[in-house]
Parts: sequence; structure tokens; C-alpha cells
Amino acid sequence: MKKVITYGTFDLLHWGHINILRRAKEMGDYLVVAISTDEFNRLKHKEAYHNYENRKMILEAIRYVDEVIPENEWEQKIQDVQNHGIDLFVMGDDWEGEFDFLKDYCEVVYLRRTEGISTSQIKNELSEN
Ligand code: C2G
Repeated sequence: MKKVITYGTFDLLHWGHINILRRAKEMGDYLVVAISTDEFNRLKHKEAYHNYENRKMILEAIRYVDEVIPENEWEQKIQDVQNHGIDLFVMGDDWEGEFDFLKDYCEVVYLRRTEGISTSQIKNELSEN
């Protein structure tokens, strides 16, 4: 069984998120998503609209997602890959190269981001109305 992992905040879930989750799942058999806790989002200078519990519940409802774990810190990825027996790490290519250190532990693939949608775009456009 090929296990895949990806990381993110996944706030105000949109079709760009679904695209990467679907593609990540299609590259293996089991998809683990590490979702940023509210505390970690503060480290990323991000304020999510939905809190961690609700973002987790939403992700768990997605057919492509098999397991959701918390992302508490930048430094947990190697441990996550080892603890969960991960074969493939996937991220959007806005992160191209950032996680190449994981290549010693698993395959690393950066997938093209979906153009034309983002959580910040949604927030900006709604606040203009
Ligand atoms: N994404 C995408 N297309 C978009 C928007 C997002 O492919 N239009 C991808 C991002 O590249 C990322 C994933 O969806 O792989 C989640 O995006 P965010 O929730 O914005 O996650 P981010 O803040 O980039 O957190 O340790 C890594 C961080 O937790 C990543």
C-alpha cells in the first residue's frame, strides 16, 4: 500500500484544495493530510476563518482523504514520514524545493497549483463587497 502525505491549512476549502487532494490520492492508495493547528498557523502568520477542529472535520469528509493528523511545527515532517510509513510527500509547487530534505526518507513531488483561486482571494473579494 503506497502511502501519501500532504500538509496545509485548508481554510475556506475550495476547488484548488480539492484538486491537490485528488491528485495526491491518485498517486497512491492512502492519503494522510497534516492540517495546521491554530497555533501553527500563527507561526505561519495565517489566521484561519475556521478553527482546527472544524477544518479537520471538513477534511475528513473528503473522499480522497484517509487520515487527518495535526501539523504543530515545521520540524515534524521527517518524524511523520517515518511514523506513518509514508512513501510519497506531495505539496503544491508554491513550495517547490522547500522540502527536498525529505528525499532521504520518501519520494517528494510538487504539483502545479490551481490558478485562479486561493483562500486569501476569497477573503479579499468578499471584504470588497
Ligand atoms: N493549493 C493549490 N492550489 C491553490 C491553493 C492551494 O494547489 N489554488 C495547495 C497548496 O500548494 C498546498 C495545499 O493546497 O499544497 C494547501 O494550501 P494551504 O492551505 O494554503 O497550505 P499552506 O499554508 O501552503 O501550508 O508545512 C506546509 C504548510 O502547512 C503548507
